[in-house]
Amino acid sequence: MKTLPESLQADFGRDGFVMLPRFLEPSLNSRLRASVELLMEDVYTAPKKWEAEALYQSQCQPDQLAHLSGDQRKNAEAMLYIVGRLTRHLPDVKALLASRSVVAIAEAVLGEEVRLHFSNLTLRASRLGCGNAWHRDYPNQFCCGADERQLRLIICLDGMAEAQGAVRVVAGSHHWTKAQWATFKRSDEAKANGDVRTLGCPPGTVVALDCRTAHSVLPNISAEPRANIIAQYGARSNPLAVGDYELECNESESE
Ligand SMILES: O=C(O)CCC(=O)C(=O)O
Repeated sequence: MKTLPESLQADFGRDGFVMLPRFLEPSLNSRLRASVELLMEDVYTAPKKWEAEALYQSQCQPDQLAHLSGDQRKNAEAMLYIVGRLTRHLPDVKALLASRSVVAIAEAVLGEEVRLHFSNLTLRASRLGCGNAWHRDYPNQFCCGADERQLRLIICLDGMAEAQGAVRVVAGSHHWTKAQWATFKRSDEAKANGDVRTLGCPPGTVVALDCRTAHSVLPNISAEPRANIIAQYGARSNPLAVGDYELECNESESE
């Protein structure tokens, strides 16, 4: 894995996100992609076994599939969307998310030791992958620290082309007040005030995202699927107020 750029903290502080293109070596990226593929096959083959972890696009908000019509939407609803608690199912993902190189990204931006809150696999199926409206990850009702000192790492195993369901961010929006965020959400996107960036990137890229950065996801209208590993880390001195740690403390120690 690559070393971190010296400008990481300054860039993250200014923009509320940082992209680390090809952070994962191609061989590691391919191994992880193959593990994820096997996991997906198992979920589709034995859905009962995965009931507690798997979320399908049928469980999305209606607006997430609004770009599709009739039969296409029906097909899209059957697609796997999220598989939760990934570190419990894939040892290579657990090793990755506890590795010094990856933990160092979270520590560099949060300025202290961190703990892994949760991980998941987020999928956008080829041609049928749903989008996401603009949102912020803090606060959230699923897994959230007492304060905002947490971030998400988005590990882009397939990369993200714009048509492949790329994440978009508003640079600098982590500094917005609640009122600025409310105004942005209310406004028609075309007229909204903000420096919107589409995070197109090659496979193996890691995106670090401040939990207050406004972001959305485009639907996947391309012929390529895309799989991201999402991991939320929080400062060790910011205990979870909502939800449970995915790993016990001694399990989540980095090597
Ligand atoms: O599709 C993705 O990878 C990003 C998902 C997302 O917006 C989130 O986890 O908050």
